[in-house]
Amino acid sequence: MGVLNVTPDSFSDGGRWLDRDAAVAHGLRMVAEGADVVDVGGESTRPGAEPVSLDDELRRVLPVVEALVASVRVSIDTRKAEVAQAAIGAGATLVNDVSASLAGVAAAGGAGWVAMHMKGDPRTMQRAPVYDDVVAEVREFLVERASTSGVGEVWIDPGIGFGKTLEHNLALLAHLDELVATGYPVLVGTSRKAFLGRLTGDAPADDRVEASVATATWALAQGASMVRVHDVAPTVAAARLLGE
Ligand code: PMM
Repeated sequence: MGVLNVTPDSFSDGGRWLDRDAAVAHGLRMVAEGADVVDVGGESTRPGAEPVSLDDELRRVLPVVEALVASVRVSIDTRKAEVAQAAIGAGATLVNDVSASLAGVAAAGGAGWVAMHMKGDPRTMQRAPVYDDVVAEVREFLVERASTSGVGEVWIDPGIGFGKTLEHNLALLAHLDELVATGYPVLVGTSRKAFLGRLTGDAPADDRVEASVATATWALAQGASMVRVHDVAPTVAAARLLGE
């Protein structure tokens, strides 16, 4: 799954693809590099990000979704039911839902649904999150949402970096097999995230490609069915080495 953030403020690619034509060209480039899905988002969910209005989000994502659906499976990365619905109307077939609350919209539109775990919301989620057992808590939350969703195609995602410390992220990656064992296909997004910067001497987001590919490869080797990445070409090369 290639990431296409049509936003001014995403942490690693904010502002780069705000222009429609540039966004579409980047989406097609990721398809040429081997992406099976392009994930279009119009609201940054980086820690501390401010919410975006419905009109702004629709204006950003819809033209891009419309332009890409003929070439690739498109997912819509949103927390708003109206945006998910409109994107499905424009041809998106997967709702990538970091709020894990839009199952009804996906079901009604005949789309698949990704339920991601997040503690709190993007404005507050990195303020000292606490868990008794992060792996069990995330797994139980996701299984509960997935099993009651009423959606035919459900993916679960531990939400790396969403209300999690470095230690929480590493525990979730180390025990990814416990999510895989639930039987739901697992999606994992580590790409360029802050915890990788912390592990690599405070490398800026653009310099986290190797760490992103290494963790994506780890996730696939543990049984994840899809990884959400900015750097499609090197990730596909690594995945092919695993026989994925
Ligand atoms: N991470 C981001 C945004 N959307 N969706 C899913 N399913 N999983 C993730 O880990 C995830 C996501 C934040 O990264 P970005 O700002 O680079 O898009």
